[in-house]
Amino acid sequence: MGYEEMWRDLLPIGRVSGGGYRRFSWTAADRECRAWFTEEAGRRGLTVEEDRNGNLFAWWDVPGERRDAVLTGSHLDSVPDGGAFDGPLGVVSSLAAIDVLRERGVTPARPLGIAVFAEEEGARFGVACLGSRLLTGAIDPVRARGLRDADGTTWADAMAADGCDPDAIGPDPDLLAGIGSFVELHVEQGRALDVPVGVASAIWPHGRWRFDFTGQGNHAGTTLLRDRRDPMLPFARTVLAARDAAARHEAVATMGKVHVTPNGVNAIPSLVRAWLDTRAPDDDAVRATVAEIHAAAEKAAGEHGVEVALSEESYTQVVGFHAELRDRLAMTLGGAPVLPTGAGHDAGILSAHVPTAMLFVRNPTGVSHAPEEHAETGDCLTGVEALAAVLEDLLSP
Ligand code: HGY
Ligand code: MN
Ligand code: MN
Ligand code: MN
Repeated sequence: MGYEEMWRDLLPIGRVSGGGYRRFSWTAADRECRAWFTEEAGRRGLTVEEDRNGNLFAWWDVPGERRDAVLTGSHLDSVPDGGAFDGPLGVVSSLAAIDVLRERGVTPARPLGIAVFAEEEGARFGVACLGSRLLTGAIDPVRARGLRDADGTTWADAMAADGCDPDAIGPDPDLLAGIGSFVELHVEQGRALDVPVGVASAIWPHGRWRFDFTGQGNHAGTTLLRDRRDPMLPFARTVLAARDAAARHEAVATMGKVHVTPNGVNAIPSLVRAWLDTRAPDDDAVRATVAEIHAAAEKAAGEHGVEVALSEESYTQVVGFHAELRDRLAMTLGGAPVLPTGAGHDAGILSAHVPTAMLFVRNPTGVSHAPEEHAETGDCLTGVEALAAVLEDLLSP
């Protein structure tokens, strides 16, 4: 079952009308994705294990203990109505790269693992890279257990419903200690590549903040304008302020998720809860952008008798990938372009603990986190060959 057959089998799982994906952690679509991965890994004689945090690992072991392993892989979960490639391309390519290594008769000098990290998008429980953050101790397990989805279900409940023990979640230093390097292949998510494959230099610093605008619920027909404390108005000002502040600091800022309570046409809401995603090439630009947006929110809230509260939900410092590994990959690939990304990845979390690098595969649409996300099969196959070459180099004695 080569790359194209695997891709064909995975494609329908979790796809919704309009062509996007809703593969959210611990849902039926997630279970189908995990079953697909387990079957493909088993077909290759790999040892499949689920760690204490819900991450899957498929191992091509060598005699002796599992140490100095080369890890590849990515994630299978998606953002709401996301594209087909973000995450799955790295997982399918990892399995296909093992086929290439075996066709070449490669005998690994050290174990090779494929990871499928849980809740990379944070689409259901709000914190991105939750599985890799738990593995590395980058998030408090108590906080993680209590993260809630839109229906109020906690990460702990969702895990338990899937037969996992939420009390066991947390750092796994023994697992981490066995990993010598991590290489994640991922679809490029902007317009940055004009050749099939590139190598990542860095991940921009990025974070997620939650705004709560609290006003007074009221009747839309009988409440005069002067008597209103409508949280929608400072929220609206804040959305526009995010765009202006980001432009001033060469950053990007997005209000991408909004809960209006109550959400009725003839009732002024009492609460508007909105999340801000801000990223920039450097920390200072992110912090300055968020500070300006917060100031604008407070000013607008004050003008409308509305309270505003801001909380930082997650923040990832700039990730500069392992220079020696980065250069080794670029050299193995005959001088592939090296480029930064504004997208977060599990590789960004692992890089604080393990020499880590990323490969990007060209996305001609330049669109991601949407159904139009795309990579040509030819480029994907080039990506598999590139990953196989990099893995063969890292697996050599
Ligand atoms: O949000 C991101 O950048 C990534 O897709 N999780
Ligand atoms: Mn993504
Ligand atoms: Mn991704
Ligand atoms: Mn009424």
